[in-house]
Amino acid sequence: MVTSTTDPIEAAASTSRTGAAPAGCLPLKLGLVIPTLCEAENIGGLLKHVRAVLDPLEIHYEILVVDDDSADGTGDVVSAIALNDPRVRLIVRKGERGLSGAVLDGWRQTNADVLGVMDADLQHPPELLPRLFEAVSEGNDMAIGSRYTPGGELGGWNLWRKLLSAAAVWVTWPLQRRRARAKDPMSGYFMVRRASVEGIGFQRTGFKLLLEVLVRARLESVKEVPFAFGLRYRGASKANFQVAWEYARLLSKLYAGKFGFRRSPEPGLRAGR
Ligand SMILES: Nc1nc2c(ncn2[C@@H]2O[C@H](COP(=O)(O)OP(=O)(O)O)[C@@H](O)[C@H]2O)c(=O)[nH]1
Ligand SMILES: [Mg+2]
Repeated sequence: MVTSTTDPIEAAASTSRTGAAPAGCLPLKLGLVIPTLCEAENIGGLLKHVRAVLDPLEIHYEILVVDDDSADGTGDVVSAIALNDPRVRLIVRKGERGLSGAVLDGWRQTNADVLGVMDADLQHPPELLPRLFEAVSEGNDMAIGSRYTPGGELGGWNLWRKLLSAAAVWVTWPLQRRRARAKDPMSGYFMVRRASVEGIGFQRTGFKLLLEVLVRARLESVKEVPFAFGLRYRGASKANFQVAWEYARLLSKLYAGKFGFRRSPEPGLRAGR
């Protein structure tokens, strides 16, 4: 649940509530969510980098940092930036954890037409953002930063990690639909049209929101854009056994949904503002 926002952020929210794109801009607005859990050392640099990449596009955008009340001062770093840039908003969730839920809560707080997500630790190069946005602007329902399309790279992973990742992708193959198939359904770097996901309930726990979007959203066309997965800049990964368990739970739910009769109980995504 979204529990608090600071005044400047609320002010920013009300200015973008109209949803009107300024003259001269492309008509689609981008709402980019960056989920954070103890990313104080990374988030300042990332926000600077992201704004430097998005500004020349002259599009209407906002960046929503969804922080789970990090104890390392992540929120303070973002608040200071948001004071000077109304396109940066901080959403603090108290007493909650979960990457997918943080992304969904961020998407709920924006009226953007294109909903995006990227990690805070600089493993996702901001230079890819224009190509992802362009792919959706051109008419695709979704654009994915992909490590498995030609030109993409897994970074410094060892063989064991690469094999595990390949297996995790392989088990999604029967679930994926022909029209909306992706080689990298495990990516955490993507953009999707709001209209494709609105009203659909997604699992709030775990890291693999993209897979569920691919399987359950209203998608006619998906474009994968290759990128080289970087190394985490500072701090430690939050992936753990619980995350692997949540992936197994998601898979079983999606398999049951596709080949059985279970329906998802999660409440659907709605436009927040
Ligand atoms: N809000 C929020 N963000 C999270 C949570 N878990 C991870 N993140 C963020 O999600 C992104 C990816 O997490 P990371 O630990 O780098 O995962 P890895 O790349 O799979 O090792 C980072 O920006 C994290 O700060 C969480 O429970 N809540
Ligand atoms: Mg990471």
